[in-house]
Amino acid sequence: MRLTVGRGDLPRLEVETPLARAEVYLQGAHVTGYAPRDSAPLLFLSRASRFVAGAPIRGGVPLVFPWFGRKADDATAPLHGPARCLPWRLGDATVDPAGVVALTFLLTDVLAAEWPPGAALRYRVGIGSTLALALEVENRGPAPIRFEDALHTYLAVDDIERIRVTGLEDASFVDETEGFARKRAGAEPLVLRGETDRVYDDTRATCVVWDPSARRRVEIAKTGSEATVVWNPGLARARALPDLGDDEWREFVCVESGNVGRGAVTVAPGARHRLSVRIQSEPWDSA
Ligand code: TA6
Repeated sequence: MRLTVGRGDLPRLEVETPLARAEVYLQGAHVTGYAPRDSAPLLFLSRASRFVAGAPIRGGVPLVFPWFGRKADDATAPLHGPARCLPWRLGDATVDPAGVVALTFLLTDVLAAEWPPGAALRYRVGIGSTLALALEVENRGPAPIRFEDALHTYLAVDDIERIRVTGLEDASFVDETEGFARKRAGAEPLVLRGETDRVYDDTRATCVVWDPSARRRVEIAKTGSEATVVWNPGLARARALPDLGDDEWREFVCVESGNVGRGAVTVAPGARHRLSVRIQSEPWDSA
């Protein structure tokens, strides 16, 4: 593991082991790259992403906390909360006997007005033949805290229009592209056609992204999460995003695990909440 000066002069950890390679920026404890050995990258990172202190990175795994999307009572607050843009501390770095590198990042004593008082964050990134992520929120304050959280994973795909996502069949969701209408998914796998922005707010299911042209399937398994968000901006919205190349929308799907909307989490003083996600890929041939 090496601490290096990354893009935009931001500090970055680079990990390369017999099992995998990965990179993590301390800003936002943001995993920007992960690939198991002999595999193409599992995470998408935009070629147009900004790497600027205090600005979001487009791709990888942005950490969403303490609110998802727009803050309910303040339209000017940063989208998805400030945790993804704050500098985190590296608390610990270990290698287990199987060769899995575990990095622990800490974000504590944040005094911003919009921060849940006493919320201390601990984020464990396990880099092995799978990518294991766990965000723990401890309430060190005197009163209960309430928040939303998510691991906004950008998964690399070969062609968004050819993939299928399974795991969300028959689930209820809020469709942000149609005025937040509540709908129910059909029995068939999800096919993304154009802009897609769905909050499935009552599901603990494992999802699988089936990618025929990449000849692999990517599994996203989670615990401590009641919601899964599926997002792709499609052509028109992508063109309006300055930190995303015009055709890059084809190259990713966000399948995000978290607790949002009516699933927001309340944590009592002295208690913790843990959200974890494991991402792994396997060769798969559609033929
Ligand atoms: O998770 C889906 C979403 O909330 C979309 O509505 C879209 O805005 C996306 O996240 C990306 O948000 P960002 O603030 O990173 O541009």
